[in-house]
Amino acid sequence: LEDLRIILEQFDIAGRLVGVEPLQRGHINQTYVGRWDLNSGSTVRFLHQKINTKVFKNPSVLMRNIKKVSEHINKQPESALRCFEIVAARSGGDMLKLPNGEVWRTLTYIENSVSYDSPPNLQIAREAGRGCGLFLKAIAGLGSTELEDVIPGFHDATLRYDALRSVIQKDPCGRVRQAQELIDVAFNLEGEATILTNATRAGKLPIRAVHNDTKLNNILFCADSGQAIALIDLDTCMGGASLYDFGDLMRTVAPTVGEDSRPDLPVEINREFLAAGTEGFLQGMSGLITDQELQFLSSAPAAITLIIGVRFLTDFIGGDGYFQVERELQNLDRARTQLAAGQALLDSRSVVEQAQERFS
Ligand code: GN1
Ligand code: MG
Repeated sequence: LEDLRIILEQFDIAGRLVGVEPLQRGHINQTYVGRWDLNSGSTVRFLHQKINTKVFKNPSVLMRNIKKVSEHINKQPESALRCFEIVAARSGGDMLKLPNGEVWRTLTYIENSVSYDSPPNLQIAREAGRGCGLFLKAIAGLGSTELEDVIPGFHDATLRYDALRSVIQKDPCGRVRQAQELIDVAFNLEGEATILTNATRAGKLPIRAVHNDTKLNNILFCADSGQAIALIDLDTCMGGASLYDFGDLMRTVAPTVGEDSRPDLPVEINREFLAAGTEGFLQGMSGLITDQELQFLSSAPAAITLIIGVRFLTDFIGGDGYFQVERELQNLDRARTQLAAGQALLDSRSVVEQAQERFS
């Protein structure tokens, strides 16, 4: 605590830090929840994060983006969604740069909320979809140009496959042999994985302000009503295709296995969750979603799931420099699960299409 206190007390919070715990979530940044006794008498929590500057090479861009997004959402009181606020550093500015190069930020904690790694029931699956659609609607006013590219080509499947090809050729850790079976699976599915990227490049999909990391546990639900109240982890908000947000959510709503499930478990699709999530998304996006987007909707869950599988696989072969791991084969296992989930979502496209028909 004392080491962290020196850092955290450099943020502009009028009170005393009384406790801090790591939040085990996400593969990129390091997150802590701090409990503060405010001078006003109340105890409140804040989220403190060390930004991974290997992944986010220009944290100022990222902070400018999340500031725009959070302020844009918070100035829409009529929206069902709200957003955290950024707590300034005492030295000024939205982040704290330490002499050792670390970059930290502090955000307000959204209280009375819950999140899930997988949906506990149909209502949450539906509400998650609706929340995702509402979020896209809430930030639509930012357009595709107000936000800067934090990670260029983030969901560009062609670039992701190129990176895989290149790391296979280098094989820096001698891991290609171990990964060969999955490499074959990945290349067999390249056409499906690149479908949205090709459509985007051909101008067939609109570019909007999007979230880009809408896994289910990045959605907060009201602990009392169960309604979606916030999307968090706004680090990858930038211009992109909205369908990846829908797809990424379905990636974590529909398959019966999660990213870190045991790799020998069979991957199945909960079709009811997939249908409910789709209906919720269409409801949340109503008035904004275009015919072009609707045309590609059912391809999105598989496409983004395969892209993420390819990224895990690339990282495994490259030596786990990107996604944090606790054991040696973890990224290989994550790749196996995601590629299998991608295939299963591909086989379940009709569920999305039927939900679309019911909705229209
Ligand atoms: C990373 O760690 P987290 O939850 O912020 C990654 C996402 C992946 C996700 C897979 C910046 O997100 O793209 O979908 O892991 N974020 C970045 O769990 O690469
Ligand atoms: Mg993230």
